[in-house]
Amino acid sequence: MKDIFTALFVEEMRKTTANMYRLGWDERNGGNISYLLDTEEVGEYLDLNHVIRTISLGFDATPLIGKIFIVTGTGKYFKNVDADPETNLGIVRIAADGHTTELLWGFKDGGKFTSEFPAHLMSHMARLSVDPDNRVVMHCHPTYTLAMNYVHELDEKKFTHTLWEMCTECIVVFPDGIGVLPWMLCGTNSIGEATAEKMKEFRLVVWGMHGIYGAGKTMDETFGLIETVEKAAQIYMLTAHLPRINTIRDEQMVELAEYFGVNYRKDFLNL
Ligand code: 2HA
Ligand code: ZN
Repeated sequence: MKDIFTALFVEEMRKTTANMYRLGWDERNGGNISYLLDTEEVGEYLDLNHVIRTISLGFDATPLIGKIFIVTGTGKYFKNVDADPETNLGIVRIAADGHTTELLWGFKDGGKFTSEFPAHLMSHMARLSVDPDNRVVMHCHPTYTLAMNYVHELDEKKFTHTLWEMCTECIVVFPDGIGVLPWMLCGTNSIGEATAEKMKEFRLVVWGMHGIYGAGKTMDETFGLIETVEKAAQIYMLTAHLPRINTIRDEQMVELAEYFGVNYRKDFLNL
């Protein structure tokens, strides 16, 4: 059996949480990540027949039975993951009843997965239904994206369009746009269901006055989506109170999308 601390997926979780913390996106216990792992790969590091304990899920995740995730812990700080991954992270398998998880590693202090795990698993199910290669769901509180929530209309088309105008590469990076939910109580199955519904259409979902969800095939892709939104939101917040002299026009966005061959939300442009 190989040493779990040398597993690439553990290293990716350590590095990503540390990066996100340093970018100021995950204060205190803010944010959470879940990463769908390859069962065979996990089997190289852990005895898959050894269940440390079971943890109840509180909703039906039947489509994910047998799937294994590495996930951040509830109440845990991104700041601390790198130094102590075994306490701050856990590897769980969705049990045969679809309502329970089996802990295979981690949450060493008796902890459990993030309170947003329902939103994550529902989002995984939604993304997998449109993209079988989706593996990562990431939530955080990026500063400028959040600031923009207070001064910009929370309308999907308008919010996406404003961000597309802020950096040339935006329409190429997230041509599918950004879904937006109004403020809702977090940690609940209802916000999970609403997020998952949006995730059928978008890889990015803003939670009004709270933060953002991203989903992707890899850790880099997912991180890069949120990073690009945050950069654009920063440009917006640095310029929103100043007279606008120049902008990226809709015809130029079309030119970009066509040149880079991305399928963009045509209804999000004003042509
Ligand atoms: O897990 O960010 O939305 C902490 C949060 C809740
Ligand atoms: Zn949050």
